[in-house]
Parts: sequence; structure tokens; C-alpha cells
Amino acid sequence: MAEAYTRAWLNYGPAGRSENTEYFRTILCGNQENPVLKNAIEEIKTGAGGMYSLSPQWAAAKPEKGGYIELAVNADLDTAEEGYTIKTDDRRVLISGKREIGVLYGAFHVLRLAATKKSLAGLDIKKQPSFRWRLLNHWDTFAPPAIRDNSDSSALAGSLFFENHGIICNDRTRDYCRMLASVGINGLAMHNVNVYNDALDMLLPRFYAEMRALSTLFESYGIGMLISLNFASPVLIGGLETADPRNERVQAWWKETMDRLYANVPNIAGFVVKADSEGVQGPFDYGRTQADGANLIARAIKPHGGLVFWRCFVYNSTQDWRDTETDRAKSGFDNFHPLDGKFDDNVILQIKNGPQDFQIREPVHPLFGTMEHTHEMLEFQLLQEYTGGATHVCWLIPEFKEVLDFNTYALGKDNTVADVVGGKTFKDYEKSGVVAVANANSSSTWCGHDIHCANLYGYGRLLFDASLTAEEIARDWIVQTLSDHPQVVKNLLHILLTSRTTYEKYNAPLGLGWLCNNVVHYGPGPDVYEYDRWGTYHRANWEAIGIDRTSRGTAYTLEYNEPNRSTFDNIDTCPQELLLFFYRLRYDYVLKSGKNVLQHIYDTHFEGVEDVEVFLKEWDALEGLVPEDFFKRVQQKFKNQLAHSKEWRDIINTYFYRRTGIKDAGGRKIYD
Ligand code: GCV
Repeated sequence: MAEAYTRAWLNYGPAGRSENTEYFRTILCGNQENPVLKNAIEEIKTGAGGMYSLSPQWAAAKPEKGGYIELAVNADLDTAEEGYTIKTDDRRVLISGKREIGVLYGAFHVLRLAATKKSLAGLDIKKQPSFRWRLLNHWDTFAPPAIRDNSDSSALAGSLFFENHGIICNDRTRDYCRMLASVGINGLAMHNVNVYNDALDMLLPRFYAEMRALSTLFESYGIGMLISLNFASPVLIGGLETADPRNERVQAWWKETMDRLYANVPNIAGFVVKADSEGVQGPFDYGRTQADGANLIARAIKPHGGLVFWRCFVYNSTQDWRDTETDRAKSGFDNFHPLDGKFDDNVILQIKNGPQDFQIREPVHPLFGTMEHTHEMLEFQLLQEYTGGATHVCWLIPEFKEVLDFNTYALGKDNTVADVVGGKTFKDYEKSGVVAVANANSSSTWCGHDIHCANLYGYGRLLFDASLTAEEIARDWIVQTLSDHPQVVKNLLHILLTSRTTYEKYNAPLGLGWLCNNVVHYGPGPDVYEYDRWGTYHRANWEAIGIDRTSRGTAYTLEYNEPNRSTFDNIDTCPQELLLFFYRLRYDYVLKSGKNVLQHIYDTHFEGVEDVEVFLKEWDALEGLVPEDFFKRVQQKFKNQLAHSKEWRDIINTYFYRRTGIKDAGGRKIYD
């Protein structure tokens, strides 16, 4: 564990004395024993101390004089369960929650307004979350996989939750919960979805005490505990010779194991399952369907109100590169779509945003909006596994918004992904939601790069209020974390809002993806995946590149509802940024920009590096305007990003130059 760590966006730096100061004199709350309300009171005290050097007093009755913040639970509030209102009258800011958690969210809202220097006078706000479940899946492990624990790629660096084969619950865990609650995250799985060794025991008495301590802490911040489990547990830890979902002893084992777990650990929201995926066992091993597998767990936990988050990342990971018939992109749809209506009501399918694996540009997964009788949840990745590790700034919120705004045309009408996973299209709000692979780890900056915290922050804010713009979210993060100095806001806004496009320029042209190294998924390796077993081939030769996924090729396009199907199936209407995902194109194919494919690749790779040069300059201009240690850390990161973007540029450009023998039209340096 890192010994010291930053306070990220909860640093509550001096907000200057303002009209807001007065309100922070007293906190009126009828019940300071409730753990959630207690956390709200503590948070306001911390905020008032940091921002105004005040130590507000708690009071059970209205103070005689002076400003105050009142916290109240009001079950009649006309909002969803986690909703709240904020109203300012005269000398009082009244925060009302339908339940205690709404009060806590409201308290964080008020603190955010103060920290971003907005006035608390005259407020009349009503809020409720856009999605019921706003989750994180940590991919932490009891012992970090050494091969991935490197400071540049660091996608899976040291864990927040595990150390020396044990589970951690300490002050830092509490601070993490504060951060999550401040942006409305309400559920969290600690362990990687690949569950082996010690992690199998998270269902067993060995860890009850630690799990109880953690889940109680989580509960006081409105965070439900999720547990990742291994489908083969009855064999691996249960002493049975099978994990067949139709076997009665297996069913009894799951029921008993879950009954005992629920009796000993409070606040379990559900279980995350990766099955039949990348070597992990699942129902296919017994000739059963994914629905048989999911329902097995669902029935065992139904009496406890638990949910199964069943992942759809099921594909053949032992493909032969010579096989041109199998298209991995189709596997999610092919395995799950025929099962629509077969899943129990407490099963939610957890579907990655795209059909492959968190590449910087993928089309939206065709399962969204095509399973009318099934609860669907969207899975994003905050962990920058493919998007630059702990080095490259790649702010993902614009991408997340694009995905949420994608029109699935479910039921033949306008229905965005946000509608589908928000429970508006087919199923109810209670089983709706979004999950992201988490990016915080044991590093002192939480995410291995100070600016990567903007991804975690932005994710939570967006899920709580999907109507926020990327710019509004970015601005709040900048001011809360650093400063409202116009130069700081301007430069960082530019960096954040354009960083995804920049990364895409040198990472993967036109939706191609997979030009990276294996395992760490960091850095250029254009042929690394080409002859491997993972089904992710670009098949570049001397004249063409890409896979034909149209109706003339693998027929992936047919998995979408109309009119998306036709849009993708026609090269003239297919979005340009996805052309190499959907089509096999000659390098001299001319894009709408007037450039051919090869020149587009060369140009974007040169441009990407130039963009990073601008980022570095913009950052350098902030010296003296942001805290020095923060400034230095980030400056070094930008220097590393610049060097590494050059690596991307030169390796990818040389790769295609060697394939084609065609020089850059601009005469720029491409190595032979
Ligand atoms: C946790 C990718 C990652 C794996 C990950 C897998 C998944 O393949 O590289 O580490 O496994 O996705 O989402 O299950």
C-alpha cells in the first residue's frame, strides 16, 4: 500500500470566504447515529474545515442565529429511492433525502457547489440518478500479476483491497468510499472476474469477518457489495465432482453456500460471473446454456434479493488465425441473443460497450436493444488497459456519452443505449445500470496518474446525471481538484476534451484496434495479435487491411436492428471512424476526407504526436498555478506520453510503409 495518497477531487482547498461561508456554521440533523447520516455530517465538517477553516457544530435543534445546513430524511419525497432535494431559504440550506443515502448525496452536491465556487443562495434542486445501478468492478487480485504491475502500463497495478493474501479495510478504504459516494457510485466488486485461489474463498467462512467489515463500511456510503465468483466453485472449493447447473447436489451446494454467506455478510447486492470465457469454466463445459448457468446462481440468491451480473464476454479464445470464418465480434450476440426471455428476473446481462474488448473505437455492441425480455447492463472500462496505461491522458467521458447516446432503434423506435440500460425501453429501472472496470489502485495518486482520476469522477457524475455534458463534468473536476484559475480551466479543458481523439490518432486508425502488445495491452505491436489465438486479426497484407463484417463477409452487420444494419452495411453510410472495423479496404481507398486509407494512417500518427506536444506546452504553462508536486508528476507523465506517442507513430507508420512500399505524401520521416 502507498503510505500517503492524494485527496483527489475531495481536497477541499480554500474556497475563499464567500456568501457560502455562513451556512457552514452549524449542521442540524435529528439523527447523528445513523451511519450514513453520520458520514454526511463528517463530510460537511471536513469540507468546512478545508474550504473555510470552520469547525461546524452539530445540533439537534435549529440554532438561534447564524446560517446552518439541515439534513433531513423525508420518505414522502417525490423522487426515486436515492433521490434528494436541496433548498435554500433565508439562513438555511435544507438537504432532504428520500432515504439516508439521498441526504449523503445531497451533502456531496452542496460541497461540490461550494468547492466549485457556486453560490448556495436560492437553491431549489431535485435530483435522482439516471441509472439504478452505478457500479464498479475492480480487477484487483490477492497477489498482483507481476507481469502487469509496471508503472507505465500499470493497468492492473497493486490492489486497493488485497495484500499478502488478505483483505484490506482501512482509512484509505474509507476515503475511497467517500470518493465513490461523492459521485454516486452505489456498488462495487473488489476482485477480478477471473476468480482463482484465495479469491474462491470469498464465499466461505475464511473471509466472513473481513467481508463483513468492508460491506458494513460500504453500506455507510450507500455502496452495495458485489462478489465475483467462479462458476466451478462446487468443484474447486465444494468437493463435488461436477458444477453442472442441472445437478441437484450442485444446486444444493450453491443454496447452502449462499444462505451461509448472506447470514454472515450484510449488504451484498449481487454476484458478478465470468463463465465460459478465456479459460474460465462455465455451463458450456456441461453442455448447458448461459441461461442455465446464470439461473443456477440466481435461484440460490433469490430469497436474499440478490442479483446476478452475468457477463456476455463469451468467445472462442483458442481460435486458429488461419480460420477466416469465425468472427469473434459476433460471439456475444450469437451466444446470448437466442436466449432472450430465458433468464430469471434477478439476472442482468453485463455487456461490454463494444463487441470486442474495450478498444479505443468500436461500434456499440449489437446486443443492446435486441433482447426485449432480458435485463441488460452496460460495461465500460475505466482501467486504461488499452487506452494508455498510467501514462497517456485519455479522458473517456466523451466516448461513454457517445455509447449511451447511440440509437439502438429497439422496438423499431428511437431508443438509445441509455434508454435500454436505464430500464426505459423493455425492463424496469430497478434492474438497470452501468458498470465499469475500475481504475483506482494502490498508487498514491489513486489511478497511477493524477489526471486519470478525472475518468473515475466523470464516470460517476455521468451515471448519476446522464444529461450533463462532458465539458460540465470536466470543468467541475478541474475546479474541485485544482483551481478555478481561467488558464488552468482553459488548458485542462482542452486537454481532457480532445485527449481521446488524440490517443485514437496514434493508437488505432478507423476502428481497427488490436495493434498493441499482448498481455499488458500497452504500446505498439502491430503483428503481435496477428498469429495468436484470440480472434483479433487485421489481416494486413501489401494491398489491403481489415475484415469484411458486412452481409457479404462475416455478416456481423446483420446483428443490428434496422436502420443501423443498413447503415453499417453500406460503405457510403458507414461512419468513417469505423470503416476498418466493418470493411476490408485497399490502402488506396479514398475516404470522405479525400485522403486514402494509407495516407490517413500516416497523417493521424503524425498529428497524434503533435497534439501531445501541445498538451505538454499547455501543461507547462500551468507552472505556479497548480500545486507544485501535482505539476511535476503530471509534467513527467506528459513527457513520457510524448516519447511513447512517437513510438506508436514510428512503429505503426513503418509497419505500413514496409507492407506497402508507399511513402508519405508529405515527405515526412518514416523509418525504413
Ligand atoms: C479480467 C480482457 C483482459 C482480461 C480480462 C478480460 C475480461 O481480455 O485482458 O484481463 O479478464 O478482458 O473482460 O474478462
